Amino acid sequence: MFDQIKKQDPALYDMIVSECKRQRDGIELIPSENYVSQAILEAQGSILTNKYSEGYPKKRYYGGQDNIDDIEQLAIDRAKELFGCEHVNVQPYSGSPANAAIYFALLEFGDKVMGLKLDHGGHITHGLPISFSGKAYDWIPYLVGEDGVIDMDEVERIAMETRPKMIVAGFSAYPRNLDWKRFAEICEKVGAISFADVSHVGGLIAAGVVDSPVPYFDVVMTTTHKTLRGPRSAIIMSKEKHAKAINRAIFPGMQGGPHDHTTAAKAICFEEALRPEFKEYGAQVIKNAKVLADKFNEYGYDLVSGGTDNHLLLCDLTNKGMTGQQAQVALDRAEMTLNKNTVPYEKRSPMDPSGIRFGSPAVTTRGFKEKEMEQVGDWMHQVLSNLDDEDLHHRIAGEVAELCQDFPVDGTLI
Ligand code: DSN
Repeated sequence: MFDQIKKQDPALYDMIVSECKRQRDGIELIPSENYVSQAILEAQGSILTNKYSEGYPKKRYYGGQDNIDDIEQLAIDRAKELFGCEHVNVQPYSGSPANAAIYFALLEFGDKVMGLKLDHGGHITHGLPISFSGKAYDWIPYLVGEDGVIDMDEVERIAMETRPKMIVAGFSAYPRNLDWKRFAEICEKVGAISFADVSHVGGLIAAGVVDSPVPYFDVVMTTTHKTLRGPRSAIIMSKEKHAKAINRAIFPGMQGGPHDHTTAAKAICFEEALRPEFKEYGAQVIKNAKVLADKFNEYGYDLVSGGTDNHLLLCDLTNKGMTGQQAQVALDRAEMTLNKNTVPYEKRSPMDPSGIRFGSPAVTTRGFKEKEMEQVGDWMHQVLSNLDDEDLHHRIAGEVAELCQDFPVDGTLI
């Protein structure tokens, strides 16, 4: 693999090979990451990257679009079949630009928008003051309660009081299911546009193991590279009445030519997600996350909301006398990768927060089941209860690599 890069650019080759080994021999617990199939890797590495195709199928600016039109239409048709949406735009480069386009399509600058606060599980594009979203719109945050769960009565109260133009339902660090129907009812009641950012659970929705907001919401955005296990990208689904505004906001509003190699990889991703085995994967993702939650509860960790309904867990390490950063560094040494994370009502800084966020999508893709997840939970606890014992961390890294040998990952067989 990578024969030409090896010849042409040995320094870069070594870096890629190193990363292949890291992904192959370590346990990936960052809940927004996954392992894509060989077919998706091939599409992304294909000559489709050479083409410019501003516009939409049959309505392009440049010539030579017959094949690209077919590819984009295939991705559109498969996305519609998978999610049951009225309209889909498959061109967004990734989640943040997709969200920017949605706001640009449906809001005026300065409009009021409600979103889950970042340290309560939201996302930077849901109104963080230093992000473009926070600067361009007037955000009214809603929070989780002391129990770590969103109180929908409180969401309704805030919405009634402030009358936002849009309510964003979605998260990047919230371990519970959202009540889509209730969100949509509140939007209806206050006349707000309903927007669901399902970036994290898009794959679980496609698998049918988490409820879908598509029937209820005006707009739904998902990234395609998290639980959905496709290329690094996003799609925007909407009711037909918003189709024109969304399409115009993506091009020419926010983006230039779509990334056709990625569109092709998305078409493959949607076909893979339509297969029966994807449902099994989705169900196993949740089972595996629940095994980790049980282990962490057994060992006395403070899980935000007490557990999980989806693929992710958020753990406040304050009661264990360590920070998220310390935990991340120690677990990195043991080749178990997760991310430090703020927790609701955070008292520390975002760069050195109190918690960690981790989850099960990538390990489920490589074939881990309950037995392996119990082992992962035990290893994590051994590391976290011996934070300064570097020899132990390295010893565990060896055991981790041994287990990983039985669970190969596409694209890393160098
Ligand atoms: N960085 C992504 C995540 O890890 O959730 C969100 O953009």
